[in-house]
Amino acid sequence: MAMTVAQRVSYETNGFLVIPNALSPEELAATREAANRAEALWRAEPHRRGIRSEVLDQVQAPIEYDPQLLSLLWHPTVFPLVRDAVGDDVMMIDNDYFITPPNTPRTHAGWHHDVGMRGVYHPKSTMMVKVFYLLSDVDASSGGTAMIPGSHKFPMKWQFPEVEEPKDMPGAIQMTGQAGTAYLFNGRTYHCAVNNESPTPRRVLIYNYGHFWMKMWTGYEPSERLLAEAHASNDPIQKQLLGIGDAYGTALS
Ligand SMILES: O=C(O)CCC(=O)C(=O)O
Repeated sequence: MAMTVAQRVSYETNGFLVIPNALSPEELAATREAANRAEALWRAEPHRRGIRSEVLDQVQAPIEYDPQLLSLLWHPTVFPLVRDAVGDDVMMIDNDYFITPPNTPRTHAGWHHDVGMRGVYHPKSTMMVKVFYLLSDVDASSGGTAMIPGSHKFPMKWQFPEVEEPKDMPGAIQMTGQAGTAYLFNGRTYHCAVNNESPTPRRVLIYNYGHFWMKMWTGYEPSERLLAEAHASNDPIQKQLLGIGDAYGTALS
């Protein structure tokens, strides 16, 4: 088990877990440089996938841009926690680099769950776990994620109130932290992005994980190049996270 008892209690109780200093100063510097290179390429070539809007710049599938951004998928401190939460049949579902522009007029993501599959009673199963790596310092005004602690255990039919202003959701707390912080959460934890009221962009890398038998989100299937590299690496974790293996029964040992 990778999670300490304290981490497990926090994760099970709240539906999320904060990992302060998940990236060392050197890793943070290298990741920021890689993210900057990816962003520059994405801005220069408008055919590249992602959202370009006044509330969000989304560099879709950053793992395709740089080995540093790819390797965060199996980060030595964070991935074992993900594996502990999802299980040995863990696989990548999607990945993004989100840049929330300064002074957004509204949120880019209202309150929602990530997992809405029919036929599975999600509150009792961990279907997806998402990891956020903060590349910029995030405080309450920076457009970060807000969550409702414990909401991953609410029954499927529970309806949260509708709020115009994300911060008005009863019971919501904000995920703040310094660059280099990571947090992960169960995909059933109710969450949103608050407006960025600050004069600086919020920068965050997002890696979403599910089970090997699930489908990756369309548009996030690894390229032939990444698949060939994973095959060549012969690394079971890299291969499995990128979806190489039999649909049923594939799991890390
Ligand atoms: O940008 C955020 O903090 C929230 C993003 C989000 O809602 C999601 O990844 O599902």
